[in-house]
Amino acid sequence: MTFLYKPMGALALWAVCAAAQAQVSVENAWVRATVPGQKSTGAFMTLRSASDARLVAAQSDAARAAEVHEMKMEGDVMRMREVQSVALPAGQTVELKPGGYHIMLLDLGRQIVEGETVPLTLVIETAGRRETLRVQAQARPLASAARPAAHGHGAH
Ligand SMILES: [Cu+2]
Repeated sequence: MTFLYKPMGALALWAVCAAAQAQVSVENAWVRATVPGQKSTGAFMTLRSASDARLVAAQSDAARAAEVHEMKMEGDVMRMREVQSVALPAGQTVELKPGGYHIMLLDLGRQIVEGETVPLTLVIETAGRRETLRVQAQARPLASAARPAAHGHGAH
């Protein structure tokens, strides 16, 4: 009598990515919720990298484009502009926050509702090598640290 063993070919091999990682940790990621029809919003978080790295780009399923922005006072007007990257020096905590660096989500495909989770992909560059990092950002109310006049995006 022969025993027929079930073929195991379908057994999934879960590939573990062993590539060198910048080991960037992300905490407190959040996105400012929007009102219907609003086309852009900001994403914020606290980043910490084990080795010198840079945040060079971001993406989100919720937006057709995302840019890394810096906001700062010019005279008495708060302005923001796109930056090439945000430095993540080894071991230091870098905050993306209202009034400073942030990820601008542009051309939103839908409203971002308070309480929902918005997936973001960060592109981190370390020693010339890029890797992506998935982040789940929580949508928080418009009122969080609001600086309403500061986020005009007419120029985009
Ligand atoms: Cu911005």
